[in-house]
This record gives sequence, C-alpha cells and structure tokens, in this order.
Amino acid sequence: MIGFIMKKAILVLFLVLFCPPIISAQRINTTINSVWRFHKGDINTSVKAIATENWQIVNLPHTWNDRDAFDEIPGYYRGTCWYVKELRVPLEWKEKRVVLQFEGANQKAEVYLNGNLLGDHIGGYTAFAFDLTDGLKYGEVNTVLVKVDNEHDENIPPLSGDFTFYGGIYRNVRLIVTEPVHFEICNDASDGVFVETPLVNEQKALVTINGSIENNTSERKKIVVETLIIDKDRRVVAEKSSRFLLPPESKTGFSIEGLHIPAPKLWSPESPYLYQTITQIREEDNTAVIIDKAVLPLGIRWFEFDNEGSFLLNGKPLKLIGANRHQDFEDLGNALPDSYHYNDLKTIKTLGFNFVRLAHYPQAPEVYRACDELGLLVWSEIPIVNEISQSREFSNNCLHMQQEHIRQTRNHPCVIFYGYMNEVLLGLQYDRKLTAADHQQTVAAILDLAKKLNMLTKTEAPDRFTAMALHYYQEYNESGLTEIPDVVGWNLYFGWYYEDLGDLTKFLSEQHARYPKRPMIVSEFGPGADTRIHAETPAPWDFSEDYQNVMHASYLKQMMDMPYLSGFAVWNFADFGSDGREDTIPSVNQKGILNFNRTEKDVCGLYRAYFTHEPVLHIASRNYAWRTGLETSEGTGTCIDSVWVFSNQDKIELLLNGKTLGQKKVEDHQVSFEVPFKNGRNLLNAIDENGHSDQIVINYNVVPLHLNPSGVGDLAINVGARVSFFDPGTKVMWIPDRAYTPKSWGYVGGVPFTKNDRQLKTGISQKILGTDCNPLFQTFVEGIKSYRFDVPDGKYRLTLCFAEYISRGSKSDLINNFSFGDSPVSTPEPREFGISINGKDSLDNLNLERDYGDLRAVTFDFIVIAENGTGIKVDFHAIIGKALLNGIRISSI
Ligand code: GCB
Repeated sequence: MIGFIMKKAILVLFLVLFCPPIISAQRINTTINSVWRFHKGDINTSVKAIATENWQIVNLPHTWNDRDAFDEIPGYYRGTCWYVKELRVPLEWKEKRVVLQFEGANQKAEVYLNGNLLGDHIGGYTAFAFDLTDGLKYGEVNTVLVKVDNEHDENIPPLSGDFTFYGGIYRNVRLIVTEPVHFEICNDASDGVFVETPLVNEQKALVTINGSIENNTSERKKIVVETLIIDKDRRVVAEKSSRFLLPPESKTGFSIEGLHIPAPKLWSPESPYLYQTITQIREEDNTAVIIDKAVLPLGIRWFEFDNEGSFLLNGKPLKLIGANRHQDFEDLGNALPDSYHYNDLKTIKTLGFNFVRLAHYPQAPEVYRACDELGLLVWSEIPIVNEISQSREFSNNCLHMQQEHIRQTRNHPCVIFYGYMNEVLLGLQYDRKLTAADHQQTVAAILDLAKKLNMLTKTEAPDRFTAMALHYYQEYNESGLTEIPDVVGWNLYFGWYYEDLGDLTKFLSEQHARYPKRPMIVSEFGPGADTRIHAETPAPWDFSEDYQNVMHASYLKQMMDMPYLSGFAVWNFADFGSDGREDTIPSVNQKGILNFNRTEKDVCGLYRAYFTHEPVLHIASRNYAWRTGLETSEGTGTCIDSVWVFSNQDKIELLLNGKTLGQKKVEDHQVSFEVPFKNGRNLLNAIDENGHSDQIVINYNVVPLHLNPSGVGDLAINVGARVSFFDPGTKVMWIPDRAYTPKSWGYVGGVPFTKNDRQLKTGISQKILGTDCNPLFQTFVEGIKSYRFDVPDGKYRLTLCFAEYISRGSKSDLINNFSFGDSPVSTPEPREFGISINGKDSLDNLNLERDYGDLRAVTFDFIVIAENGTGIKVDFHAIIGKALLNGIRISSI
C-alpha cells in the first residue's frame, strides 16, 4: 500500500515538474436550466417585494401552453407569467464578467437582477443576453427574475399564423463567465467572433475571422489574437496572429485575414466535413496564458444559381430535397431539450433530405449545429407571417429580429438562405373590408418593409441568398414583391386547398417561362393525414394516409422532372401544434410526414425510396395492419385491397402467405398489388431480384357481403364516410358506409356528408367535444330515414353516435377552416327527431343542440333482440328539420 502511495506521489511530482502548467483561463459556458420557480399570471406587488417561495418548481426548457393549447377550451393562455432563479455566485467571480444568455423566450421578456431591471427583449425566436457583472452580489445568492409575456402584440411578428405561439422560457438559459478581457458577448447574443470565407474553390480557401474584443479593466492591454484552423484530426492547417492595443474600458474591432487552406476538404450534404477555427486572446507580456477562446465550425463550400435558376453547390448541380420543420413536439409544446432537436434533424437526414426550411422562425442553436454536423442545407427565416402592421415599431422590431437572427446563425456553414416573409399578402387577400386604395397602400408598405429587410440581410450576410415564401396568388408578381429576394419560394397546395395535383406543373412551368432566370423553390406542399384513416379510393380532404401517399408521389414525380426547379421542401416534417385547427386531430396541423410524436406515416417510405442509397422495400401498410373490409364477392370470404410497395429497386414480387401474387416493375418508386386478404393473419412478403425483402402481417376481419345466415360478430360503420377510421383507444375499426342492399346493411334515405369529396358535401371539420374520435363524428348522413342490418336472430348491442354540427357559410370555408377574413358560421338548423328500433320507440324528441350542445359527441348503447328473421331496423322520424346519424355499430352479445 505504502509502495503504491509512493509511486503515485512520484508520478504527481513528475507531472508537476515536466508538464507545462494549465495555461488556459477558459470561459465558463453552462446551462442553468434546473430548478426555476414559475408563476402563471401577472403579479401585483413591486418586483422587490415578490414572494416567490411558493411558486411551482420547474426545469427549463418550459412552456405554460403544453396542455391548454390542446384542450377542448378554445384558445390558450396568452399573457404574462413570471420565473425566478436563485443564483449562488462565488466570490472569485468578482474579477470576471458574468453574462446571462437566453436562447429564446416567447415573446417579450423583462429580466431583473436582485430587484433591478437589467433590460428587456422583444421577439420569441431569437436569443438575447444581459451582462450581470455590475449588479451581482459576490459570494452570495442572487435573484434573477424574468417576466415573460406571449400576448398578441400588434408590433411584434408573428401577428398570426398556422402554429401555436407557446409562451415561456422555452429554450436553454446559459451562464457565461469570462475574464475581463474577452470576445464580445452581448452583440445580439452572437458568438462575437465571425468566420468568413471570402474565397473558396477546390484549390484553396481563404478565411477571415473578425469580431470585437472588450477590455473591461481600467488598464491598457496589449494583446495577441491568434487563429488556428484545425482539421478533423486536429491538425493545424492554417494559423495567423495579430497584436492589438486595447484602451481601458473599451471595445475594439479586430480582423484576421488571409488564413489560407490549400486543397480544402469541401463541406456538402454528402460529406459534411468540418474544420474548426480556434481564435484566442493572450496578453502580450504573458503569452503563456490564454484569456479567452472562441471555437467555431468552418465548413468550406460555395453555392450559386446558374442562369436557369438551378442551384449548384461546390460547382455541381444539386437539387434541394427538403423538409420544413416546426420546433414543437407532442406533450412538450415548444419546450424541447436539445436532444429532441438533434433527433429531428437526424431523422430528416436519414429520410434522404439534404435541405431544411426552418419555418417560420429562427430555431434553437442546437438545430443549426446539428445541420452543420449532419450536412443539411438550411433556409432560416424570421416570422413575418400572413400580414404586417404598418407601425414604425413593427418595422423596427422586424429589422432588429433579422439582425439578431443573422448574427446568431451566420457562423453556421449550413445556412444558405435567409428568409424574412411568409405568405405576407394572405391577410390582405382575404380582408374583404379593404378599399382599393387601402389595398394599394398596404401592398406599398409591405414592399417597403421587404426592401429594407432585404437590404439589411445583404449587409449582415452578404455571402447568403435572401428568400421569401409566397402563396398561390398572382399579386406577388404583379406588385413587384417577387423581384426583391434572390430566391422565390412557392407554397403550393394544388390537389388540396385548390385545383388538381397536375396543375402544379402547369403553374411552375408558366412561372419559369415568364421568369426564366429566377431561382425557384417549392417551399411547401402536402396534405393533412391521419394514420387512423384509410381509403380504398383516396381523395383530397379525406385525411387518409393513402391520399398523403398519392399527393406526395404525384408532386415528387412532377418536381423531379423540372430541371428549372432548384428544390422543394415538404410541408411538414412532422405534425405540429396549431391551436385554431380543427381537422381530424384538433389543434394539430396534420401535414407532417411523421406524427406529432415522431412515429412515421407511411409516406416516409416513399421518401426513403426516392432519396436514400440503401435498397428500400417498404410495404405501405405500417399503420394499417389491422383491417376490416367487406367481402369483395359473395361467399368468397376474401377482400381484395390494394397494397403499395415503395422501393428504389427495379422489380418487386409480392407473396401472400408464401404464395406469389406476381412480380411487377417499380415505376416512380412505387408499385401496387391487388391482394386477396382472407379472414385472420395474412403475411405479406415483398422481395426484389437481389433478395432484399420487407414483410408485414395484416390481420384482416373480412365482413361477409350478405349478413345472413353466417351472422356478424362486430360491425362498426363510419356513417356517411368513404374512409375507415381506426380508434386506437377501443381498437374498433369503423368501416366506410354504404347504401342499404337487401341481405346486407346500410343507410336508407338522406345525403351522406363525406369528408373526401370537395365537389360534393364535405362533412365538417370542426372540433368535436367529448371524444378523441373526431373523424367518426365529422361525417354523417343527414335526412336519414332508416339504418338496416339484415342480421340473423339474436341478441345485439347497438351503438348510435351523433353530433350536432354548425355549418359554415361557404364551401371554401368548409374546406379550409384556417382561412382569413370573415368565415360566416351559422347556428345549427333546428333539428329534433325520434328513433324506433325494430318498430319500438327508443328515443323520443332527440334534440342534440338543446340537450347536449352542438359539436359534442353523443352515443347511446341499446340492447336489441332480432327475431323472426327481420334483422335490425333503426327508423328515424324527423319532427323538426332533418334527422342525422354519425356512427352505428352492432355486435352480437
Ligand atoms: C401555408 C403556411 C403554413 C401552413 C400551411 C398549411 O402555406 O405557410 O404556415 O401551416 O400553409 O398547412 O395550410
């Protein structure tokens, strides 16, 4: 033991004598996310007198809208809340600078230190920092109090938008402690040191580092600033230093130019090679000590558009294959730990994308870091969405936000486009009260702001392109707005909000013919989809996964065939919170190719097939493995359904329970098979010519076409619908409806309000209260006379489902419930009806609105005996208005 201690002592002595001392006085940079206290609502005492001991303990990132933005009560809390953090500050920090940095707080913040206001910040998506040094009590506990407010403010963008404006300190808070001589920290919460590459080609890259250094001492300081560029193996590939004289209490700009890297390894999505720049400060008379250090990523790449508007990276054409991304997640709102951000970008990368649009606002620092590392090109933008305010304050806030955004992100090689407006004419297009003169004046104000933002962006980031996203509205071209940014992004929803899928090519080819040199991107496209909904004949607005497959397949084929289109970005990577939405999942925009919790929708397989290099075979039934369907012809016990396989292979053979269904050629990365499913377990196996395979088990419940005499186990009908709806809670599959035919089942009389035909009755899109099964209650048959099941004699449970609806005034409001302007809503038509089952009065005077309220799920379970071979017949007797039925289920008991 003594020998061991001796050996250890000798080793320590050796290290002390022969190793250089630790000479780096590096800054501390740490999150302080744990144990804050939170108070919902404002306070009415003075800041100095607040009692915070009983406030709720929370960790950051935190939002107060993770629940209420998804509950049944309209709206969510938009107002003031408070946070407090106790901060023990060591005595030794007295000689240092201490800075508090917020990566984001939505949307206004006021920060107090020990009861004194440090400052405020406007805007929910950019970082901000305050220097605490002068107000700190060293060797004691200090109190940081933060007031955060997410109330609507006419002077702060976004004014409106199809996403939830969750409030809170929803990103990291960091504490940064430096020596008194340090790189600037409070320059719009940027790195304070900036990396530029004024010249890049395959032979060489020239790198410039610039920024500012603060001297917070009362002495003149002679310093050396040196920059090293190191490669991935930490070998120094370029190096330079300069001397500077810093006056006392000063800020001095510096620039280190001409760092030369011969034959650089280029950064690209395929090979995201990153160098690092290490810029450090030493005192001239004590060069052994590094007093501050900035380590930044360096990706060497260049990009441009050719004369036809095609994008080139490092001199080679590259189609931008992208996904848009919102920053929230199921149950967390926008308060995501960094690893959630990273996982999203990683998923985007593995689906084969090379491009991300961070819509509609700057995102967390981790997002840009991940994109550098993973090789994802980025379009980043500020949230001027749908409309502007014409006040000077609004425009100043927008300009400052863009400045912060750029300063905070421009060190990231991934960023290629800076955007500043999304569909900014939308509000104006739908404002029916605007006079022609006001309209003109608003357009002029928008143009003016766009020009200012474009100019600021070019000044702050001369080495990036400016971009703007537009909706399908000619005034963007006519007003001259499209002439302002370098890149025009079109958000296009042909085959969803308007017209047909094929109109995409027509529109874009016309645009290209009119503006042949204009760089053009499809910055959004995609339909809403719900993995619980499936359709044999998919159609717009049915919210089926199948229509999502159809629409994406059609867009991909068209867009990949357009050499003049520089790229596109799917709307959206994942479903996201949008409080005003009432599709089939209330408060959620369902256009994600992944669900809100990041489980995949089937269309992900199509993207993999198109854009990844590994062999892909994907049987598109991942979320439809439990099926119920009607026998295709009587007595066969078979139900023929189409099954799609997405693949990047040439030919696919599909086998059902080991028996081949033939081999087919894959076209446009997909192929479909008609599969004769039998009742029970069906094993599907897809194989290609090289032996790659995919398999899935589909459990099928084949419903006999004629119910007599084989009987019925459980039959649930999504009344009025052409789609099936699976309720994962009860595991009941509600199958599409049909008109009654003898020996079978169906409705008699009335008009089905399906959700999948824009030409016919469209069903409703409003949120239904008291249920998670919106799709079941959003379609119905109105004016129904009877519902019949020709079941054998026996005892049954019969479930009837109803919801009174409110009709919206016009068809366009029905199909796009997120529209602007007045969307006239009429109260329910008066309606009262009675129901008899097999001739027996069972419900009298049912008045849904009066007795339950409108848009509320109402169900009744009856025990019914079928006898004398007459089956079950439910008759509806209208008393006032028309009877209606939303769902019906029978099960033998
Ligand atoms: C758009 C908007 C986006 C919406 C999307 C939609 O064009 O830019 O914010 O979420 O449409 O789903 O309607």
